[in-house]
Amino acid sequence: MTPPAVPPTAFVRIDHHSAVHLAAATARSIAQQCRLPGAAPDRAAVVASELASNLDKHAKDGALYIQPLPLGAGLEILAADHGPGMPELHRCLADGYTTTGTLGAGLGAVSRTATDFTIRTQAGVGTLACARLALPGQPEPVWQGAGFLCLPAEGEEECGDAGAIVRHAGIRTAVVVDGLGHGPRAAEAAQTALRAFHAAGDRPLPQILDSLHRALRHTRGAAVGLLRLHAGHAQYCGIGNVRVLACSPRGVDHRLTGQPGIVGWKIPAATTHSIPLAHGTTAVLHSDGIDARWAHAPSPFMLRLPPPLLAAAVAHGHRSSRDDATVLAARPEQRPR
Ligand SMILES: [Mn+2]
Repeated sequence: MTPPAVPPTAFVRIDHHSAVHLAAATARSIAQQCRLPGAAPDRAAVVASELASNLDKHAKDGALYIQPLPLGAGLEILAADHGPGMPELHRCLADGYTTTGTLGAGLGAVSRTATDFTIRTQAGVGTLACARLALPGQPEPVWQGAGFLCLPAEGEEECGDAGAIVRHAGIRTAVVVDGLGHGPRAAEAAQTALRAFHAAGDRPLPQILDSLHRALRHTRGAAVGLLRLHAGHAQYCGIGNVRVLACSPRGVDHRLTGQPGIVGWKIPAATTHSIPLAHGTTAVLHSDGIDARWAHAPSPFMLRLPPPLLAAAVAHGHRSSRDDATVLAARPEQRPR
């Protein structure tokens, strides 16, 4: 018996006008699956339609990424493209400013409709936007300051990667799992690991890894990266090819890959690494479906992106279509003042 899997991120490439309708229908259907109440599925469809329509009219290599926020907290719609950027972004966001002459018509409507709307643009590079429709009265905004995308290999229904972020006593812990290979059996391993993570997410990282190792014994196994975000630093514990990096506005400060081994089959005694995270630094955790070269010389624009947009930029620009790909980006929570 297999419990319901966490759905991967829906990907809608905007390469034709018909994709605008597909984007709206996808957002509506995911909103309904998340049981968003009342007019929320219609609002999700409007947001997706406006963002997709912008990409269709003006952008190069645009796509929407649509997914539920975890714990039934709502829905997220990300838009990413590779140009031309929006020099008139402020006017595009202003009420009443609509023109078909520039990218950005309808963004005012998007920012009014979404609970949270974040957008960054760079001339000649591209635009990234994140619209979240949250359910009212969410007590734990675990995804604030965090972003996540999990995409199956092209042609696969199921995703052999998975990831999650949880919070215990104000400290967040994230996981990225890459089930060996791809397809249904990789997905089974990844989802098994995710359930074990949710049961053990408050323990020390080596103990979480042990729980995952035991849970994955009868699966094909997985690579796993665990990250715990403290104020000022993160702890990382990993087996196999799940990488972690620290991105500050100045550059990529740290990069680590997991110890050799396969979780579920054979793992060494776990080592926990400490990674400094100065203010404004984002920790990025990703599976090997993301080309590691993205971090060789990221642009200043990329390094300054808030975590949800950084995750989208990495996935949109650097994922392999032949492998499942997951990227999770997060900053430590701000201490209450
Ligand atoms: Mn992989």
